[in-house]
Amino acid sequence: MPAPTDQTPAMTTGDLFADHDDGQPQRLAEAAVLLRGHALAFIDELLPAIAGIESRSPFRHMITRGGHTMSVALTNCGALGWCTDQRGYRYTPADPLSGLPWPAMPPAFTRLARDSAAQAGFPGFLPDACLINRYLPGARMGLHQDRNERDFSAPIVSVSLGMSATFLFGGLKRTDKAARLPLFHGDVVVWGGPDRLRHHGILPLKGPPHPLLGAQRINLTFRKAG
Ligand SMILES: O=C(O)CCC(=O)C(=O)O
Ligand SMILES: [Mn+2]
Repeated sequence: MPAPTDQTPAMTTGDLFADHDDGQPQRLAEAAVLLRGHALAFIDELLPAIAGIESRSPFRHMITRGGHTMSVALTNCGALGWCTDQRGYRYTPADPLSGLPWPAMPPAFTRLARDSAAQAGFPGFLPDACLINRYLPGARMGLHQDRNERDFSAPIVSVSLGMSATFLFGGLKRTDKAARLPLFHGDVVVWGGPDRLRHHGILPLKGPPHPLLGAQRINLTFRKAG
């Protein structure tokens, strides 16, 4: 068995989850897996759906509780959308820019999230929120936990599209050493159960533009928030 590397925290290897790229789920931790390229089968539906969401609820740079403008631009779809301003982080049923409900979750999003979660050992996942992050070169997301959801029994399903990025996958404590994992167009990471509150983030985006999406990375983060 190969030894764990700094890209594979708490890696356990076995027949089901190998730490090489053979299309099999790659185990990152006890209940965290990387599904390489898993979103590619959905790409023809995902990109027009994102364009439709963006036309109703455009990407915008929100302000954190600490008063900083996020380098990542975001929008949402689904019954609930994640928002931040100087009052803090929360989920809202309406887009604060328009006052209208967030765009509905496209069926292909729900299928991709459900299918990815099931492959990772979380059958029956039904997200009610999809946060859509857009990174331009230089944009980043610092180490954080996803903890604004009502209960943590559902996993997080995170889809990468466009430019490659370096994902930081840390521990339950902020100070735990974070592994660095390259994520490519179509990759899906799922974490839940005992790993649901692991810290994670994205290093400043750099590198060549993506052939299909150009000089940007889009991330879809599916949650059961309400
Ligand atoms: O862009 C990513 O891959 C991570 C996004 C994320 O962690 C978040 O939006 O909470
Ligand atoms: Mn997150």
